[in-house]
Amino acid sequence: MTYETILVEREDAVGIVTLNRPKVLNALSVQLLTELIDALEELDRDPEVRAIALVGSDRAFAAGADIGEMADATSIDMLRNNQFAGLERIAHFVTPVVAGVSGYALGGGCELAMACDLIVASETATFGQPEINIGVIPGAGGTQRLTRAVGKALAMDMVLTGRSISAVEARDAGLVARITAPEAWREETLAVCRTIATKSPIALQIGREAVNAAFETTLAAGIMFERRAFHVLFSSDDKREGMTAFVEKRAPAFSGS
Ligand code: CO8
Repeated sequence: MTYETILVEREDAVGIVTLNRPKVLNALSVQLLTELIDALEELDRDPEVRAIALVGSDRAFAAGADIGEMADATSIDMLRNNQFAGLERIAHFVTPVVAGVSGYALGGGCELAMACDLIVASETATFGQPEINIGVIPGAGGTQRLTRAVGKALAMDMVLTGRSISAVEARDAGLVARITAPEAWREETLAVCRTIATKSPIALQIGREAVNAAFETTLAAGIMFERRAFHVLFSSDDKREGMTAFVEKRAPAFSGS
């Protein structure tokens, strides 16, 4: 597939997808979302890719779904297009996905960032669910993932008033993992990916599943899921390599088996 709205690069074991509709602040059109999910899935299938960075520009990660495209859409059009459904696949990837956010992450842009495993943000970043200003509500997980990340009070504030929050507020509330100086957000995002890429892919996959399970289960069921997942890793070559390398005081070389 040839892409017109995104750029895809590889830096060693890190795949980098850049949203690239600068004139409309990376508004998430049907075409962009189709291309994005296709590119992410292709990177996820590549065993050489151990981490994926999803980034926008300095000015905008993404300012939401493409409002021009939706202005005349009916319920049936939206139902048929279902253009944000692909976001739900990211959590089931074997490869971790890190969102690097600078500038606007609004509406579907905020929802896309939240669908990734973690968010690194420039201190210039702003996060918001402003759909209430255009007569609708978040439709791609905003009322659910945002509430789980920041709690009911702040989620209600953002969803009902349309207020955006700063990177600092987002980090303090638990939405963002790290914030950086304005010039450092992309490099820090790639640095997080490079670090992840040195770890055991099998432990990464199971670790992500266990953290995600925390949002879907009771504590007791989640603890049991974690325990069994932990036990399973003791069959992996990577467990033997990791512990042997520690004892031998050398860096491990994980194979993903
Ligand atoms: N869609 C389309 N075009 C956009 C969007 C957008 N979301 N955001 C910005 N643009 C365009 C502007 O129209 C403008 O284009 P032009 O130059 O042709 O006029 C260009 O980008 C630059 O934008 P501004 O001139 O407005 O730049 P400012 O710096 O003045 O303002 C803002 C930046 C504050 C980000 C402003 O552009 C804005 O408010 N944008 C809309 C934000 C918004 O409401 N986002 C939510 C959209 S709805 C949504 O995401 C729902 C997702 C769930 C769908 C689920 C479906 C199943």
